Amino acid sequence: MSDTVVFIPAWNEEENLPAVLEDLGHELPDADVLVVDDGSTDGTADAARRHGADVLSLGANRGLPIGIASGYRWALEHGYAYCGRVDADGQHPASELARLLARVREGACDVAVGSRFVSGEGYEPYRYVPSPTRRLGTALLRRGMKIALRRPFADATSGLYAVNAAALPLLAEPFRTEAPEVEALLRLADAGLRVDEVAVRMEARAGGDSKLRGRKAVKVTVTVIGTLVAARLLWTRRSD
Ligand SMILES: Nc1nc2c(ncn2[C@@H]2O[C@H](COP(=O)(O)OP(=O)(O)O)[C@@H](O)[C@H]2O)c(=O)[nH]1
Ligand SMILES: [Mg+2]
Repeated sequence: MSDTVVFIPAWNEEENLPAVLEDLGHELPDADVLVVDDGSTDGTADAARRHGADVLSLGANRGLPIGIASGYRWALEHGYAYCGRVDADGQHPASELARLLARVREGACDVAVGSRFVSGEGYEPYRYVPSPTRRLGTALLRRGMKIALRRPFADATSGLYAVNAAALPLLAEPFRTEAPEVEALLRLADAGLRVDEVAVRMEARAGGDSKLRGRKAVKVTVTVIGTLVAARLLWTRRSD
């Protein structure tokens, strides 16, 4: 068994998953890989097994807030020292996850989050241009995060993560909102863990449509802002 597991939340991603698993196999050959198959009705689980990944099947589709926590819970319960997360749609290059994991391993931080929107380390600013609707959501979110976390955080919905064992219990509890990544950042900040936002390259989704579209995207933005406002109220009350 490896000391590192990389998990992939996946819902009907048979088309994209094989390339993601091959990429991980090349860049992180020693890591164990888990696909959290969330009630897929296509060949997602088969594709995962064919590529030697473990499969955690949640049965019916329970949604990303539970899918993500389940991945971290698996890492916690199996005693892994490090855990990575990439999406199943090909947006997250395994080489970038490898950089994040190296950073956590060397003890620079407890959690490294891959960011489309920060620059440095040879990564240009504005290299990733979101759609106009997403741009608005991102701008609002950035303001909210700055207030809630008391530090700037540019890419709070990134799903590209590397974490150490200290972070696992915090991330293994099911998330209550439709914005699990934002909730994760709040939990980590609250616990005083060190979270680095690291510039990375991200790709466009390889195939199929984003699961976060239309009404759902609006709902997510609203709950995210709600979560941040609630967090801020809690903090203010606590420091009174
Ligand atoms: N476990 C689980 N994974 C999901 C669900 N919805 C989306 N995903 C996965 O979460 C990742 C991000 O979803 P995606 O549609 O690409 O969202 P976007 O990148 O924000 O547009 C992908 O790996 C999806 O397969 C879900 O209901 N359950
Ligand atoms: Mg995606």
